[in-house]
Amino acid sequence: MASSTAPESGRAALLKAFDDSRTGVRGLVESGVSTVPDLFVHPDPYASVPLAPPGVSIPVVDLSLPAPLAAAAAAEAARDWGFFYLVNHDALVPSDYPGKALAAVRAFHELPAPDRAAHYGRAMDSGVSYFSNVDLFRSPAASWRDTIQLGFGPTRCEPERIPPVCRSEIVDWEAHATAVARAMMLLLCEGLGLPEATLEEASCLDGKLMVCHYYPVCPEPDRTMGLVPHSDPGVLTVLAQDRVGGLQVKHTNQDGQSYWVDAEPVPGALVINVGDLLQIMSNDKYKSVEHRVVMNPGEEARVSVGIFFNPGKRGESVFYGPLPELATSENPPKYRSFTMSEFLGAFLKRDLASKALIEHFKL
Ligand SMILES: O=C(O)CCC(=O)C(=O)O
Repeated sequence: MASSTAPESGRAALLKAFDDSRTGVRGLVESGVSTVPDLFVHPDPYASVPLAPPGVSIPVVDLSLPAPLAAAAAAEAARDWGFFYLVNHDALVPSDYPGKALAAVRAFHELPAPDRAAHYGRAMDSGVSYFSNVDLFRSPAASWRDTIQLGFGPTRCEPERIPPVCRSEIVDWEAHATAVARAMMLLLCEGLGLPEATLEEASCLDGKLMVCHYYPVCPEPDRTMGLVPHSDPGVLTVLAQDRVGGLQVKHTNQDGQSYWVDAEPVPGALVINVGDLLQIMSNDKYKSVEHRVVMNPGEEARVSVGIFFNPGKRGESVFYGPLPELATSENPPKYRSFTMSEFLGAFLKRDLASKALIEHFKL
């Protein structure tokens, strides 16, 4: 992972000053920065892995297909790519969503600076926070991104703490995205030959964290990143993105070659991806893959809204690990079991770019 070019001595003070401004990266842009400040510089951010050859694209799962075919397509995509576009989900999502939620999130991030600053803070006591870079004080280089983060489970945020300009749209989208996640969990269980409610019964729909990202226009898009390469820690992610683009997924083909594939915005499609916990529960049948957000060189800020679904049951006597049906004598468990507090504790100690979370639990 890249390291910042800001000298270490002044870096802590610069980070604090940036955070104290309470207006995020959007605030830097509003103040007229014409270069990327050192704190945000990722040396050689796009060097390591090549881009995919033309014509390579993440798979599509069509919900209008008969359920067994849709389940087979979802399972194949989750196994080979860890990511897919979901299309024809109109039985679950009204036609004006997720567009309304994306527009409302944009409206919040484009409020005048003092109105945004009133919401700024990292504490999640009320279940709602607005900040720039969740790992600002842990990562070697900050990214060009601001976020509203909302907890919807197992404890539900206080709705009155959601900024009014996007409140009803965010609450509505959480319900629609949960319907999508339920349908995906059923298909993914079916694709593993498990009873279809297995993940839901393991409370995997009950822990929910929503992130409403805003990637401002950037004066030097080649010197920073919107989001560093990472995999999602939870079970499943449902992501809505606007038409700007920038999300890329790392894919390794059958010849062992890895490249970044653009997850270009597809009208009417949601992006679904497998998280680390589902890779573990499926005993590596499904995989959680790295993805990142590159800066777009255009004149339009990008907005995306992701919801991470996790187990809601978090007691010290509740353990997660490979599902017993998938860990047999022919296919022994590849991971040990753990409680959610151990899992989340291990996640929170790392910066986002770390790939070590899944390794931590490997047998
Ligand atoms: O903004 C995006 O497209 C991706 C967001 C993401 O990967 C995340 O929040 O973990």
